[in-house]
Amino acid sequence: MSIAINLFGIVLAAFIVWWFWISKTGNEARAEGDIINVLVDGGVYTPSVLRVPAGRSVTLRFLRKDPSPCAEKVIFSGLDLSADLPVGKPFDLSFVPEKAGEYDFTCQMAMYRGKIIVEEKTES
Ligand SMILES: [Cu+2]
Repeated sequence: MSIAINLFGIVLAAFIVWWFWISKTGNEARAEGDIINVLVDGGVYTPSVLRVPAGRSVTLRFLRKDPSPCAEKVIFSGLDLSADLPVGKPFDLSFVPEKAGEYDFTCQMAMYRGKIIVEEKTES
C-alpha cells in the first residue's frame, strides 16, 4: 500500500513539474505571415511565448475554449493593450509592437500567463 502511495506521489510530482515548468516554457511560436494562433484552454496559452518583430503589425488570433470567466480577459502589461475574448470563436487582436523587449500577457487573475518577445528589426 505504501509503495502505491509513493508511486502516486512521484507521478504527481512529475506532473506538477511538467505543468508548471515544461508545459509553459516548451511552446514557443514565431509570427509567420503576421498571424499567430493562440489557444486559450486548460489554464494555459498555447503557445505561451510569442516572438514578433518590432515595428510591424502582428495579429494574435485567440481561440478561447475555456468558458470560465478566468479566461475572458487578456491583458498585455507594458503594451497598453487588453481584450475580451469570446468563447469558441477566433478573436483577432492586431497591433504594432514598437519597442523591442519582453511583455507579459495574462488573464485578469494572472493564472493564464504568456509572454511576447518583441525582437529588434534585423537590418538587411
Ligand atoms: Cu484568470
